[in-house]
Amino acid sequence: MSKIIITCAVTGSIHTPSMSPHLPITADQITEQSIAAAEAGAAILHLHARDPENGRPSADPAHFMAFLPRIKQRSDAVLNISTGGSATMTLDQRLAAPKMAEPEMCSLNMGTMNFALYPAAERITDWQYDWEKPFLEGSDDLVFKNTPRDMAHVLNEMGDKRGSRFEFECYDVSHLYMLRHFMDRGLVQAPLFIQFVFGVLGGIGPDPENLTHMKLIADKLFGDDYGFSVLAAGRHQMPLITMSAILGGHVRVGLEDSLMISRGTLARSNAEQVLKIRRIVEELGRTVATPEEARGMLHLKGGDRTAI
Ligand code: KMH
Ligand code: ZN
Repeated sequence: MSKIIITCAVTGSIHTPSMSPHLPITADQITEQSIAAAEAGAAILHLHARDPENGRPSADPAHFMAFLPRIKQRSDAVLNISTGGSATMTLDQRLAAPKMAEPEMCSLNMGTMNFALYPAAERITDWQYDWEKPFLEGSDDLVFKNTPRDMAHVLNEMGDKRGSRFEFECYDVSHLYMLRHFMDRGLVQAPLFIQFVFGVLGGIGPDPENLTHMKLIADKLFGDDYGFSVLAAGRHQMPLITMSAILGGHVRVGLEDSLMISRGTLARSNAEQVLKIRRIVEELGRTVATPEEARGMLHLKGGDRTAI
């Protein structure tokens, strides 16, 4: 089996400050947690930004640039910037920072969908900031828009013009067929790095049977032209990514996807989750890829060819 790439998604736009005191918010916190996650074994850092004043998900390039160069200076990890941002942002907003930074990698979300975060609001009683409750509750009428035109635009802006390669976020089997469509149009090239996403309300559920089915269909559609990684939301994170490691896939951890380290216990940092999955996959006989090895496996352009 090939080496296993650990991605760490450090902060994201699903969780809010009231949910965990360990969620990194400021540029200092995002920088320190990213570097610790890389030192723990993450070859790729998947990054979103937040407004340091109130922790709100932010698309402001200034917020990204407050931490990206600092991480790059102190770590060799592959920097992967989200183009999904938050469903509340326009595509132009979502692309502003990736276009400026020209990273080695960025995410690409493979379909329009519901992204329902509102059940989480019921579990919170003490809200730190005014924006959090309406942000979560409003997701019962929110469309995460990723039309074929949007995807082609991201591929052109980030791939063709800037040489970034992609973490293709597939939240359902249908998204695999959409990715195949873009391959047939010659807009995406092998080797594909496909992130199977489980447990977002609006996407496929976090059942083990769904992972085998996603892999079965991806094998059929892409053959040897792809590698897969798994992320799963909340308490399903560790079990499903362990299954990915067993099946020969890669893994993604991080507080973006789950705030927990085990049932009922908050993770104190991103690095804690990286160390946990690293222990598991090494026990299973897999060897963790370095950033340089991940660059080779994914055909990345190199850290020296970004604008960070
Ligand atoms: N938080 C994941 C479920 C993106 O940033 O483009 C989805 C994600 C999307 O990471
Ligand atoms: Zn993300």
